[in-house]
Amino acid sequence: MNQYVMKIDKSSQYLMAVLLIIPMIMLVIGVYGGLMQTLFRAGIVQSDPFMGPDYYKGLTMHGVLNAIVFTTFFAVAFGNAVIPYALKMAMNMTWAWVSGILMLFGSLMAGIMIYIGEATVLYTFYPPMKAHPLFYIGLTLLVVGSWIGFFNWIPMYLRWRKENPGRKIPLSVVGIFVTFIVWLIATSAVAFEILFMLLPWSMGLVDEINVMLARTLFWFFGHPLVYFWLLPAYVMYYSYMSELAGGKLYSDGAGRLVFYLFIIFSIPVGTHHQYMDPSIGAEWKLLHGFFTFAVTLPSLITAFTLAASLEYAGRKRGGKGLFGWMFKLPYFEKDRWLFSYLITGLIIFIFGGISGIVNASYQMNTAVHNTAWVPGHFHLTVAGPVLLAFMGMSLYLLGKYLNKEVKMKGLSLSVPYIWMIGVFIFSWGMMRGGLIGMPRRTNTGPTYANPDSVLFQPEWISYIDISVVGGVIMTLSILIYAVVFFATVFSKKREGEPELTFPVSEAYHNEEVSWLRNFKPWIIVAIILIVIAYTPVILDVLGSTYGGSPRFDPNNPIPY
Ligand code: HAS
Repeated sequence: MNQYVMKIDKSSQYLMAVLLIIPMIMLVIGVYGGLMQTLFRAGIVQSDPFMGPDYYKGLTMHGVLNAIVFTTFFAVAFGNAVIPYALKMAMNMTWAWVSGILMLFGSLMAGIMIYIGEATVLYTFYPPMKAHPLFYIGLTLLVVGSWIGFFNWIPMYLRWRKENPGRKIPLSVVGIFVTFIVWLIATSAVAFEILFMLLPWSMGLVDEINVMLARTLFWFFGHPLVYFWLLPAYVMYYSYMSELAGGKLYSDGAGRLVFYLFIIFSIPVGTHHQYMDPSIGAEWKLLHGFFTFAVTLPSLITAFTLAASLEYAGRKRGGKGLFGWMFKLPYFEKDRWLFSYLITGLIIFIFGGISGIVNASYQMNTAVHNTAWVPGHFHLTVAGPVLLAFMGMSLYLLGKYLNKEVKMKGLSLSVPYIWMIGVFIFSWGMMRGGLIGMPRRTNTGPTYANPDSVLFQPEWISYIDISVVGGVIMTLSILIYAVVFFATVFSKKREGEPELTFPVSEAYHNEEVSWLRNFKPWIIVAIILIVIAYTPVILDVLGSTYGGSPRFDPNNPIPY
């Protein structure tokens, strides 16, 4: 299939270099923090050589850099590439730079605060753990920068609709817009939490904070945050994977439906993170539970649509019988190396999704909440399909925007498979340990394998050790990736001007579906569901909390 070729100008080239390279450095630092976590938990190290002995400091760095900074930068960078490409239109570079600079500045501010020990509050920054005001301001700038990135694409979209009446919006544009619509609604709650609660409290303007209200606002944001991570990966699965596999996307309409369903179901579900919290009525937790099962629906549709697309590709490549097509996919083909990053993520997500459904079930959640099961689950999601798709696409875009050939393609092909093995071992150790009560992110002083700790259980040790093995393999994979990435950055330029192409998939079923043409009705339904799901929750929280808690420091657990 002939793909559209977009010329890349100098300004976009420099901007994308910043947006792709700096977060990659942050990712590597964050992954180092992850390795240190596993070694620390197992008692192999007592103190991180760079971050010191504070367990929460290293864990905050790991969570914030990997889950918030790297992902947000990537989502904006990916949008900056997809939107002009798919709409065949130039982007306003001034606003694109403003967005990038704000994100960079904010991330550095938050990162420095963590590094100097002024923000050991983990990536959920729950009060009554308190950070320096600059940490909260840094995160705010990161979010505002990402909003500006999104606002910059809206006039392009409106112009395209005006110039192309009756034409379907490209599927990748629907996906990116849904990602940022969800992000905009979700971040409004955390913006309120930061501006009106955390900042005044950390600046000393007020002495106490309503912990339950802050947690509830955080989770209003926190669950859709996971779909903000997942949706760019879905854009790649729906728009590019089938072409890379040598086939067609089974149904364009299914892809659109999936994205729109995420607008309505991503947000009214946050209380499933608070099933064990007081102050919220059981009936509202049940309601959020129902919506949580509803939000699995778009992923279940995705599983079947993508499986059908891959089957089509496998059969076209000569696969026979019920499962023969699976063995014909281009798992190890150097010229389709990006496929390996996408397929491994999908395989991991089968288990990430199943463990999410376990979490969503109230009774089972009582067994796994706040145990190591939960990081086991989220490494199979955010560190599975999300991370692998983001790493693959970062490398792809780097080659295009810097006008360089991706180096060491063979080595690059090994990265997702090594990562997949590592993350399966790691998550298995964490999840099995979690099922016998091994806690998550708890400083059992100094390690999880410490017989002197009051929390220590000898049965945990083998599972801690298994997670160390997984963690080391994952780190190895990232190191190989970093070598490939930076070898590409420092390699010689290709001849000619830089150009962007994407392997856009054709659809097997490409029928027009009139009710899948517009964002507006889905946004209206989303707002109605949010009001229904959250009004009683907020009222419960406000009615049953007296409103104030003083600061708590986990390293010095005497309230002051
Ligand atoms: Fe989750 C906790 C429920 C998805 C991330 N989740 C977390 C936390 C994170 C996270 C970070 O209900 C911890 C937060 C914290 O710090 O406390 N999660 C779910 C549910 C889903 C789900 C129901 N989570 C995600 C995704 C994440 C993510 C996606 C990141 C990107 N999660 C929970 C709950 C908790 C939770 C509770 C709270 C736990 C607690 O108590 O603290 C669903 O969206 C999952 C639906 C997914 C599927 C899978 C579909 C499978 C596909 C693959 C198909 C494969 C193919 C390949 C086609 C139904 C699409 C074929 C292969 C060939 C070889 C051909």
